[in-house]
Amino acid sequence: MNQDVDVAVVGAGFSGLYLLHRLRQAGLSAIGLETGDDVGGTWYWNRYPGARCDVPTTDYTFSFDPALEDAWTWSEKYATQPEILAYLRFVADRYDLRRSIRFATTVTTATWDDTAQRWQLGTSNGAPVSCRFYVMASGCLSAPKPPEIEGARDFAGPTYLTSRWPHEGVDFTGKRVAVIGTGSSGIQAIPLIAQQASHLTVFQRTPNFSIPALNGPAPAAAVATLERDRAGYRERARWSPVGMPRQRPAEYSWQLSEAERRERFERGWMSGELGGLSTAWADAVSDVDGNALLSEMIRGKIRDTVTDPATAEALCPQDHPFGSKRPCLDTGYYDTYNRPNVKLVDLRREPIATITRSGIRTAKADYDVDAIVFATGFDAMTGAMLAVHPMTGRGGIKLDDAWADGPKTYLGLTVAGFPNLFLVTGPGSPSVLANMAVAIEQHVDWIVDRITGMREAGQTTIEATETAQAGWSRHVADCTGLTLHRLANTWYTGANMRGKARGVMPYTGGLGAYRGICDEVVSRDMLGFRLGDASGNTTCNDGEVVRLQPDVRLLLAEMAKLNLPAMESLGADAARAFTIQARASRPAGRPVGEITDGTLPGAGGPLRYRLYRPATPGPHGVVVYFHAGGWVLGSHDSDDPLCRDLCRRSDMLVVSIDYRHAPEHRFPAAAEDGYAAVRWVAQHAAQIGGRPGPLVVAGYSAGGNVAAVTCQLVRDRGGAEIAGQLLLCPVTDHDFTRPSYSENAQGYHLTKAMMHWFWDLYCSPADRSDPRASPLRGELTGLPPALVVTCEFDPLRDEGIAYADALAAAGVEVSQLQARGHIHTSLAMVDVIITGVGARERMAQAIRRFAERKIR
Ligand code: NA7
Repeated sequence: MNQDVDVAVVGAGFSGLYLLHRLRQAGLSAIGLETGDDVGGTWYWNRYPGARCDVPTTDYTFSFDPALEDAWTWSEKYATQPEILAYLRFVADRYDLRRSIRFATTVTTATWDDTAQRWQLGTSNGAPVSCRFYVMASGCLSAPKPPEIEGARDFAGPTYLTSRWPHEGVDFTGKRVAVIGTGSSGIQAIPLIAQQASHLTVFQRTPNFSIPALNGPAPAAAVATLERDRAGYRERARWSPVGMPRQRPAEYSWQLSEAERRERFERGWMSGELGGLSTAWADAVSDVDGNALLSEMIRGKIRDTVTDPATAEALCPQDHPFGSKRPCLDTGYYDTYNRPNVKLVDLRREPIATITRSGIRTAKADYDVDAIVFATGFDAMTGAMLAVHPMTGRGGIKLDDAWADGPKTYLGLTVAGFPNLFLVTGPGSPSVLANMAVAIEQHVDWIVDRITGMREAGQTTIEATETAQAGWSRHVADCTGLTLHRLANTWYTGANMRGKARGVMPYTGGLGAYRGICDEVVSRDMLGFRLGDASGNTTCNDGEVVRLQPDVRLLLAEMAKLNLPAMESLGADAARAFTIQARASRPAGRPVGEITDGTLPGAGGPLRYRLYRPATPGPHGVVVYFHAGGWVLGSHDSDDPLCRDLCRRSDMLVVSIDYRHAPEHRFPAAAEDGYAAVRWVAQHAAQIGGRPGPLVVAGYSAGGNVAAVTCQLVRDRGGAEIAGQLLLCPVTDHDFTRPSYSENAQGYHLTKAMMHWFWDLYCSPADRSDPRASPLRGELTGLPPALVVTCEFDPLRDEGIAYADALAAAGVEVSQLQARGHIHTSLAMVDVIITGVGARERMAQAIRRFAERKIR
């Protein structure tokens, strides 16, 4: 006989317990299926010495019921495993959840029955289960990774897995112990095992960054902040990037002096929180350079603590940026290596050959021990979902096959081909990169709200579409560009498991942003889901929920809140004042070798220019750059961060020109100034410290128009040699009927109305077909090689593409970069739109290549 329920839940940890509570509250019948003998999930199994959570107790706790918060007081800043387990037992009892859980029960098969529209589950204990909805609340770090070391079974003494620790504990007194693995589990266990064992040998493959936990009572200030306004605090946590309300710094590393950085680092180090260091400066975990400064300071702490220099050096992580691999919080970890009974074996120098009857043999020596502890981690994120059972979805598709090249989900919550299956904190959701307690509550609420919503609408099935899932995978991958996670081999990427597909699995775009996206899916008529009823009728609003790059999306959301006036409503002077004021709040560009200002003769009088010189010895190739601003706004210093970035990345001298602006100077003033400036720079390249010879011309937006026109004028009139042209989102034509103008007419910073205004101020309709205004209408043969960069959500996208296509058709060597998910202003927003880095790097490479080819 089947046990029939509305919902079956796998796992009785934080997720499973809250799910059962909410499902019951919603009047749904539910069963929990749990392999362990008790509640607790990963906190039931991970009982190794020193096991603690690395999120403070002020944050790592359920928040769904204020009365529960009143009823429970955590005793320390970071809760121990026994206390967390006691808490989860308390929760289970308080809400009477145990009666809905079948313990000591593993799901052996799960099969979607399309006719019955139900999941049929086989179990290792008790009756099979038939359920309408099947929810995997099986945890991200719950399936142990096999040790994968030869000879592991030959060892004569006891072996222990930190993730399957004996309930009665282990006494290592008088024993020689080996610990293999220095992730969080090893780093927490090692100091305590060292205190007990007669001798401890630690086998380390990869050193990890660890900072002192400074455990003790929860800090009074943190508790006071929470208790002052608990509801407000919890709400802020829900919308924060990591599920904890914390201040984020505005200053970038290069804006701080060395002393200021040191001061911030020491404060972060003594904060006793993982976030203390990652928020030391704005680019601490998002930029390789900003991170390198931080990582080196941590290595300094390790060298200061560990007395044996060789051991200290072996403990210093060198192969990954801080934060790209989960950093650890420890209590006396590095000090432990100063004990006479502790030895570190660096497996990078002497890899393990085999485990023998008496111990561990490396490439250099035999280490005899009485016990081995494997702190070797987990088959994270997907392990528990795939290992529990064969799961078969619609049409016989197996989850293992669907995920053979890495997990694919929609929102990390659902999988195409697997109707009525929900994953709690699945791959593709913030999960392990956020405070799990908050991430779990958000998922559980979303899942239960969908199930109850479907009940009210008379719907019986829900399934993600392939389109939505593929779009989500792209968005998840885009988000990884915001972090440095891709630069480390970790369990985040599957790299810790032999044969596992590689790719950053958690969603790195932040929990608050993610919550907003999940809500948006619902408000857009369940975008990307196919919903069906018992009669087989389906509805589907198909699509991708996020097509913008993640940081562009956040920026636009922030700007929308500011309710800024439409630029074209201001008049030229006020618009100029407004843009100057707006620029003051952007991050200053990074340092270059030297910045100097000067003047050069334009077509109608002197023009100011700003020169960016690389820090490397010259002479450098020269780029003449024309700024953006619709021929109306901006000046030689208005694209400062982009010019610095081009200068640094290309190692070329960038000369940014303050060409004349409309409406004071209408067409063709800007174009003629462009030509005059390029001629002057060509003639004076050596004088300004550049390499004489062919120049590169670059421009952005209206500056792209000036650059393109200048190349045509130089071809026709002579006066300079141009090695190549970089056109970033250029204005190339006065035609407003191309699709990108209507698709992106508003909402993406540069609007159609603004472009109308710019054109009106610059050029009368009668002149607009002149190639000096619309270079697309000019003769295009014989022009220098070009890189044309366009952005997907830009009114100017299609005319940029049209120009590139027309250049190619005219025999010009041209490459295109179509920046997906970006807006007109994205790529110039250096250090704000981090996802533009790849495009900026390509632009710099292109101009460098243009210049170098001409030298050869
Ligand atoms: P981790 O962080 O995956 O650490 C496992 C450690 O075991 C790590 O140092 C591994 O080295 C090492 N390891 C794994 N397999 C081997 C073999 N075959 N030989 C030698 N060393 C090996 O797991 P944890 O349990 O410590 O922590 C998991 C998360 O739980 C943690 O991040 C917190 O979020 C809580 P490697 O780095 O792969 O070279």
